[in-house]
Amino acid sequence: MASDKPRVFSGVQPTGNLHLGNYLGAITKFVALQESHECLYCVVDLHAITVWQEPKELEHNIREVTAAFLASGIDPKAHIVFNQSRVSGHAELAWVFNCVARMGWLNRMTQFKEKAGKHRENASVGLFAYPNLMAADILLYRATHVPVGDDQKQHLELSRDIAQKFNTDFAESISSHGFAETFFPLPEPLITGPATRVMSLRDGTSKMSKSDASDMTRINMMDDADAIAQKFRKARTDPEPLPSEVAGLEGRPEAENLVGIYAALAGVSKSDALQEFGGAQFSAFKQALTDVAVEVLGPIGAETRRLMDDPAYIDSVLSEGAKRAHTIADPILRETKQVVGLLTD
Ligand code: AQP
Repeated sequence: MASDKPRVFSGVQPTGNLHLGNYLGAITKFVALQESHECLYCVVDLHAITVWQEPKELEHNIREVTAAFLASGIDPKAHIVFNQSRVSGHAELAWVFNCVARMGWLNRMTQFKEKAGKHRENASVGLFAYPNLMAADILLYRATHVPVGDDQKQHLELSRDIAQKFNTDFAESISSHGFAETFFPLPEPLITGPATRVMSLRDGTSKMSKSDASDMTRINMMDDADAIAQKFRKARTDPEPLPSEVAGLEGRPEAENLVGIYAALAGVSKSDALQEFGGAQFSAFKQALTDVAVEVLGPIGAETRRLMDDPAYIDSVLSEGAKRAHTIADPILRETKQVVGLLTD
């Protein structure tokens, strides 16, 4: 798929409970970029196993994320959809980056601290090295743009640091092989719109997350209309009516979160949403929120379920996608090995 368009890479972990945060923070952006970019969208199964996954559930979840991609409007013929473990270059390049990145850099990663919590000594080595694999995911394709939610910003910065250090450490070898000085591009995060960090429905200060023990904290992409209505009805709010200007959301994290979700789903700005609902009680606003969420997520959930009834089709999409991903990745990996001084065919 030779193309002059800028190349995008992004991924979603098949760890179950795909939610509205994943959809608004990432998947909607994936869909929108298809016109203007050459896109690789990856089900990042190697990232998923940095924490324990039941093997049967993992298989199911890999197919479900793929189905959700397609149901949301990603075109696997025009672009590349595949699962990460099918292209071994991700793991190979990650090893090279394990040797480029510094312990101090990884020690600063807030996501590792949050996920490992008090049990740091018991966390997998993979969880600690996760950002190096993420850098490899992107740079294996020399992708220049990476649509992600706000929580991934720090990891993207690390990917840039790794690319930069590789280019500098190996500058002489890169030049002696006649490769471009910027051997790896410094990838740019694309973090835009009113819902780059969707928060828990029960606590406006913590991120909506797949791994939250309470299902009431998140709207799952597969929730039906009743579940969506119930979760928004029970979503935490404050006693004040909605303000009519964005500045009035300051210090009201739950209100800000719900307004952001509404704006993103309705395709308007937060300011437009508040022009419509400023002065309204949450009960009325929550009804509008439910309506728009059901309108957007209902058909996606139904199509995901339909696709899940045909696992052979999903597997064929992933297998075909991986073949095409290989054609981009293999020469870049070979060049990388040459630059490092590893003998290749
Ligand atoms: N709450 C969120 N708001 C906006 N974007 C989000 N993303 C995740 N949560 C939110 C974005 O979704 C993409 C895929 O995320 P991931 O599957 O790699 O997992 P994650 O970032 O670790 O997200 P989760 O769902 O919260 O999982 P757990 O509970 O395991 O931590 C990414 O682009 C991410 O930014």
